Amino acid sequence: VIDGEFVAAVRQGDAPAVARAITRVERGGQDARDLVRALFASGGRAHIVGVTGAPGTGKSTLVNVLAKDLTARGYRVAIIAVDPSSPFTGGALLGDRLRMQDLSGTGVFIRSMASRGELGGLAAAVADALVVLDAAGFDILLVETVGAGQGEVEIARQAHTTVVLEAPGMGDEIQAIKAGILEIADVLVVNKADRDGANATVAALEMNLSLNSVPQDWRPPVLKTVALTGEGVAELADTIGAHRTYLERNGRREEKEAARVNEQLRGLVQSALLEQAQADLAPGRWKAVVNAVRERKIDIYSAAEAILADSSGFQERVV
Ligand SMILES: Nc1nc2c(ncn2[C@@H]2O[C@H](COP(=O)(O)OP(=O)(O)OP(=O)(O)O)[C@@H](O)[C@H]2O)c(=O)[nH]1
Ligand SMILES: [Mg+2]
Repeated sequence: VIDGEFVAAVRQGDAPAVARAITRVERGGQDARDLVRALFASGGRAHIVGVTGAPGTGKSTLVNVLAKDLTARGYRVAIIAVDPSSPFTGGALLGDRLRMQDLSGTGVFIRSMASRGELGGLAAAVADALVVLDAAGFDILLVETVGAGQGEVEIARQAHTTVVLEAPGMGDEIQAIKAGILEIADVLVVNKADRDGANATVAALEMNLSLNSVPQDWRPPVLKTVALTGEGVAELADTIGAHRTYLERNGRREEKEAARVNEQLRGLVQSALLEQAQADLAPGRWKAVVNAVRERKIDIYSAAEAILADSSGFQERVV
């Protein structure tokens, strides 16, 4: 049951209500779905900016100063810091909280979200949290993720503008290339530009851009920042604005959103069908099929066909 007063408070951007709403979508389940349903129509205006990069590149520090810059420009800003490995990084989260304290009084809404189970669940929770913040009237949503793997890429894909961070002197190789996140970058930032090797890192990124085919109408700019002092942050904010304009003028925003909806819808339908298929099976059947494959009595494709046949009421038994 959805409390109309609560939904209204979220829509008005009431911070405690927004925080409670995110807790609710984080928990998932029917409550989360009902809330998203109630809020969904009120959204669609926020610009979502993903900030991703290897651990320690300065994402939180940069997001902080970027939020300040954008707030000074009159935007209402919300931050989601995604920490996929929360049980082991309590320190990092605490660090984020401390850093983010200096945003108090600025009206910037900050929330850390951690994964309780698989990353796919986290991506869905983040998607729902973005719906909440969008409906709450925030203009710009900054999402910090550690760019370390496929799950994080999935989260980053939800952004309109993806900023990928590098820092000099983190090994010869560019971290983002390893993680495969360079391909999703709309803007590249070499943070910690106060350190030696920043220009070499810029050159390496530029080289990589030339080698890879990038969309001809938007070549990801490579910027330098010093998040600690705020140097280069205004240029980053300008560039994000330019990318937003580019997306809107070329129909790319719609394309990106359609791709995102497509992906989410596929994921939801897939898991619903799987759940349905499993629910339709006789007790113990799934396990029996798994064991039959393990014992090499049947192959994996025949196993899948057997499960599908059972769940669609087609009683041909392969096993
Ligand atoms: N020298 C220098 N240090 C920086 C800069 N930006 C951030 N740092 C420092 O780098 C360290 C890591 O910064 P964070 O902002 O926590 O980095 P992060 O990418 O959010 O880290 P995780 O969330 O743990 O992946 C901190 O000690 C920062 O003070 C910078 O521009 N120059
Ligand atoms: Mg961080």
